[in-house]
Amino acid sequence: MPKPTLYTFAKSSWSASARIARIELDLCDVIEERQLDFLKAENMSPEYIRMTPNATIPALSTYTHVYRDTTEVIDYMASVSGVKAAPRTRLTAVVHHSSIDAKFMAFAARNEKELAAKAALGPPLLALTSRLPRIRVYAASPQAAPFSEKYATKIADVEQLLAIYTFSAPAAVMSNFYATSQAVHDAARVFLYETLPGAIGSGPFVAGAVPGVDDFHTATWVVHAGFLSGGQRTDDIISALERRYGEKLSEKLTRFLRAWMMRESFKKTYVGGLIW
Ligand SMILES: N[C@@H](CCC(=O)N[C@@H](CS)C(=O)NCC(=O)O)C(=O)O
Repeated sequence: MPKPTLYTFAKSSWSASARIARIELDLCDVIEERQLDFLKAENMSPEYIRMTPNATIPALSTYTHVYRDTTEVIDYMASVSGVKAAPRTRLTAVVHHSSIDAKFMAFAARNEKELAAKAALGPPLLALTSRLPRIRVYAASPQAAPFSEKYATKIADVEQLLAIYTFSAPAAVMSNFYATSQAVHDAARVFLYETLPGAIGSGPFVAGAVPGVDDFHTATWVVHAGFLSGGQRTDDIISALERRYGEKLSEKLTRFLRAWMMRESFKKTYVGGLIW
């Protein structure tokens, strides 16, 4: 039996959680990593959808079972690791909740000015323009037939985001997008300033002196939020978040981030830069 395979993309924020966990849980020799090219929409290939119908990364296949999202993947890793990591609490579900959806945050913009600035940045628009033609090619292949609904929904979603990013969507769609972005921004603020610091006890990690499962999920969400706030490197994250949210981060969250920045797993995962 081949080794279990972890499917990731180096620039994906949730993949970062699984990649950090793989290192922290000492599973690098036990679990292979296979990188997909997200910009080529490889997560939308019919083979990948057949394996994991969510078509998201990370996913992990043991060849007898497929773990289909970050929570399942990391729970599996913790269950097979000899390293003790405190199990997840409700916090993991909170950080994955749609109200602070990391993927939506990558595109979110609260008004015309923010949208124009984000569109000029490159990455969000590039992700849409580079992926759409690839998704269409996959959708037209005979192997895609069983998943036609999945492709139709995905293509419609990407087309709508492209219309928003080129200011050509109907006014009602634009205002709904701005309103959702504002709501996500507000919810993210609550998570950063109340929920996460409130979950950290003596620290520096949620689980205490060493990271637990909640820590693998929350650290990467904060890094992602920091990057989307204008941080360029991991050590910029704190100041970028403070600029965007207009308030100093709590002592607990600052210690949490600084403790993460010292860890080899964190350094290795973000060696290629931050992740949107
Ligand atoms: N709920 C999923 C979310 C994972 C997710 O959204 N991953 C992104 C990359 S960070 C993805 O695969 N997106 C697929 C797409 O947009 O086509 C999880 O926890 O694993």
